[in-house]
Amino acid sequence: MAKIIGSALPNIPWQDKPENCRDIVWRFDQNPIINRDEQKDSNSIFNSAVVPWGDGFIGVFRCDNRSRSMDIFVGRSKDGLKWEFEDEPIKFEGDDPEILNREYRYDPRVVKIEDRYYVTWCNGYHGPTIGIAYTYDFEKFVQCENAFLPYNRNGVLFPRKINGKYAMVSRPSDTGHTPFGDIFYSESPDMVYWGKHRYVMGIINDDRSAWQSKKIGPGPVPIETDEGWLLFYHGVLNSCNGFVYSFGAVLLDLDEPWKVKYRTRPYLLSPQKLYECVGDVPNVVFPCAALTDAETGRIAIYYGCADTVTGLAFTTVDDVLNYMKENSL
Ligand code: BMA
Repeated sequence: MAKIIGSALPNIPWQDKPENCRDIVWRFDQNPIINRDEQKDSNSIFNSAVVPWGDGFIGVFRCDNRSRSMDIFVGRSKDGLKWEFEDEPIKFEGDDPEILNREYRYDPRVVKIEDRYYVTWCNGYHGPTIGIAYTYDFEKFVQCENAFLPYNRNGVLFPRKINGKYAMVSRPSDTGHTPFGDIFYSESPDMVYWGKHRYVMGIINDDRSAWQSKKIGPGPVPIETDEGWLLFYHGVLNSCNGFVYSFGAVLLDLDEPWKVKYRTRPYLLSPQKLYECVGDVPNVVFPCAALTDAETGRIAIYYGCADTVTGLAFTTVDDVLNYMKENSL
């Protein structure tokens, strides 16, 4: 029995695995939980991040609006299923107007580290890079320095310092739709200067695991278990109809998280339901957040569907770790 290191979350959104279901990660039967038009001006709500908050949940959501401008918004929920969104995007404060200047913002992740919540996102600064901000209350947000030079996407912080340093996995990219992409690890003493970059893993460009043959990128904040960091990540196949985004999982060493212990050869979830296959960008499942209950080992994964709506899927730490061990690359 593997153990999640963390807090109990008795009110985690949950549905038991349906009988005769052969999936390791199974979908909520009322997906999508968030429709495209639930925010005042939204064209789509997807690739978003949630955390526990008081007796409910809070999150930062990617809402593209009807000008197709990409920005991030606070949302609140009692049960993690039904969400209410602010009308206006997050306004960031900070000392340097150069950093506060907004080009675009998308694909947020949220994590509590020590006394505050950090938000990371894909931040336009002469091309995509990783924006970082912190908040105590989801009302005032202070923007820090961008973590890296452009071009980079999918900056995902670990939920605690590792060997005394803040830690992040990310995916260097290009200015466009990036026909490549491996995952790297970086550390920082102060959330300003990032370095000691280490290669974590790359694509599998052959028949063993073709769902991740074009590019990969980290998804939700890594989950600490007694056996290692459990990281869900997306992988892309370049089909004759364009990119197909699925997701799998990797277990990283606790003290040296650039070392891979197990990595799923088959995907855990791929676009198969109509709301995952049809939308503004067809055939995309893109996880950006996971809630965990250390007591039961339950995991609830929030994922963007077809760059249009938001879905929820479930697994347990035992289901996923056992599967990874038996089906590892
Ligand atoms: C990636 C990002 C994601 C998006 C995906 C599929 O490059 O832009 O936001 O979900 O492509 O379009």
